[in-house]
Amino acid sequence: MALRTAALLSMVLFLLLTPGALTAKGPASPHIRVSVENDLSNVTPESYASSVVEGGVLLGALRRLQEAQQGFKFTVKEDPDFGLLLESVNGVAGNEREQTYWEILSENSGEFSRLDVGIGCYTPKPGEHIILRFSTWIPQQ
Ligand code: B12
Repeated sequence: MALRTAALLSMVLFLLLTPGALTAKGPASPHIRVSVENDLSNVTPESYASSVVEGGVLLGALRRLQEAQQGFKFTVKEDPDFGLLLESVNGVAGNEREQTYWEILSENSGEFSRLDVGIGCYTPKPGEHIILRFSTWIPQQ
């Protein structure tokens, strides 16, 4: 009986003292890096740390970053075919007339690759470096 009470007490203590033990949902959250760059102005690039749940999409990491970091905010626009378009970052929005948009890239050892899906579908890998780059697009002929 005394042994059971002691075991129960240590379990309660563990739950109370372990940060996140009572609130954490699902698997651990691997970290990713998110950089914000602007090709069209001299704004200094910013770099932030965020996390994504295993198998989670980039949207989740950006939302978590927005909640934690005062200097980071973004908006999205829903497209009926391709899901969520990253519309603005830190108050700067893509513009149809000016042919500007937020390009999304992944950087690995200095190599940049363009994501082949939007933020609502892309699942970042642990440690991945995501770049949100304000850029221009050239209309297709
Ligand atoms: C032109 C184009 C763009 C232009 C659109 C500007 C414009 N006003 O024309 C720009 C350069 C902005 C663009 C951006 C991107 N694009 Co794009 N784009 C296309 C393309 C070649 C043609 C679209 C089009 O004009 N359709 C004709 C018009 C009449 O139809 P529409 O429905 O009005 O078209 C709109 C949507 O397509 C939307 N759109 C374009 N790209 C994307 C991407 C996402 C994720 C969303 C939600 C919406 C969206 O913008 C168009 C104009 O409003 C398609 C390929 C295709 N075959 O559809 C790829 C395509 C739609 N794009 C794609 C991708 C991946 C992207 C990017 C994520 C690339 C990146 N890594 O940065 C970004 C979006 C980033 C963000 N901010 O969220 C993929 C989407 C795949 C998917 N399943 O998610 C496609 C299918 C190309 C491909 N096969 O890889 N794109």
